[in-house]
Amino acid sequence: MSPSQLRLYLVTDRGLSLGRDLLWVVREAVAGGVTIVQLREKDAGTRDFVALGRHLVEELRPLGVPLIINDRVDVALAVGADGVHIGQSDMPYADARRLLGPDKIIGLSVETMDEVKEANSLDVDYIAMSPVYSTATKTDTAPPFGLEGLREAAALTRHPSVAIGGMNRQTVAGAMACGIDGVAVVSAICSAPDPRAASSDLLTDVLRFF
Ligand code: TZP
Ligand code: MG
Repeated sequence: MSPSQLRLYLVTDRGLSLGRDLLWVVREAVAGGVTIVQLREKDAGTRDFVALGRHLVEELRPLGVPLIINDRVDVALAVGADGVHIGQSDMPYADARRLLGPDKIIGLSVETMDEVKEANSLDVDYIAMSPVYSTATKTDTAPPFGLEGLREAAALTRHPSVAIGGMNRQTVAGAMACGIDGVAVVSAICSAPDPRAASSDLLTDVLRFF
């Protein structure tokens, strides 16, 4: 994948979408300039997950915005998504790659410097440094990288990379200055009063670095 596809990465969270329809939030975010979308459904049943994924593939593909499925290789395959995002306790990279084939996008969350190094031996398409800051959105995380850690990780990795955790208009510039390719955002878009305007503002902040 091209690193330019990672500039503004929306990770969905229906619980943080203020009761609004998730599809509406995604549509607005894409209209505001989000460059890639990850469907993250921690509580949905498989049938609902598949239905939503299929719907999003139909909407996003004509717009050239890749759809990534969180955790679930089977769901990604079923709906013909562009790829999958796995964490350190999800399906191992090698198995995900074997199932998905050489052309699908596989992203990996890394939580320590050792995991950044280890990812250099894998043909993942991007890594997500997780988390940069601690965040109320996900509390079962490793200790945050902070900017110093993020800078070190960005220098160490051979892969395109995004930062996740506490990314918003106050923090994006500091993270981008560490040498990453983009930022991954949950609450600053899903919980924004105007997800389209929030996305557009965040993208402007990111693109200043290119
Ligand atoms: N993985 C690491 S932190 C995080 C995930 C999914 C949540 C980031 O949420 P927010 O609201 O953008 O801080
Ligand atoms: Mg996971």
